[in-house]
Amino acid sequence: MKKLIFATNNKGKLKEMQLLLPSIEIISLNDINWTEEIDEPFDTFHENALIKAVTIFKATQLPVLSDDSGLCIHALHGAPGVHSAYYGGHPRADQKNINKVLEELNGVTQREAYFKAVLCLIWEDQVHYFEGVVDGHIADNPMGVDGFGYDPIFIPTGYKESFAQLPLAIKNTLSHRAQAVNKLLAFLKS
Ligand code: ITT
Repeated sequence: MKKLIFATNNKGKLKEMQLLLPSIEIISLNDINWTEEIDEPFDTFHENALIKAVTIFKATQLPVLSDDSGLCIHALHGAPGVHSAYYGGHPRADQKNINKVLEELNGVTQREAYFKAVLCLIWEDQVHYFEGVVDGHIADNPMGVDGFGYDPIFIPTGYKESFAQLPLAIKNTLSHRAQAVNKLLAFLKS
């Protein structure tokens, strides 16, 4: 596979995916002049990933990859989960999402969490899913300015720094998205 449309409006995901898949030309929604938001009404990462990929596949008939992902916090029974993007309300803002999580975890010592990503690939009229998870915990305060989303408050297991403090080259060896992409690459090689 030489070219792949990555069906995301999230610039952070796009940047990571371009670095994770250097051998494939990643075409963004911007590149195909797609400006509409795609509704994600479902309760599972798989269903939301599928609707994003199918919507773009129907419009282009080209190979499409989508990513539905989120932060799952054990003490919050898996929230924000599939609602990660709009957890702090509309219009969406990373800072509002982070503030809401920190408020809900105020005084909570059990701060274990994980990021999950489900990639959906539509290729040669078949649908394939690839999942990745990274464990960690939620920091007491935001740390670092890089990355996107909840990166400033997520500390991956084995590290003291948040994803927003670690270089992207490190995040891209550990992250939920990186692990899912590794499975995608193994599939493409097989
Ligand atoms: P698209 O649907 O257009 O791909 P989105 O941002 O709306 O973009 P999701 O619905 O999958 O994507 O929401 C995922 C949210 O989870 C995202 O907005 C972040 O808040 C959070 N998230 C996912 N991966 C993350 C990561 O690597 N670092 C920080 N936050 C992440």
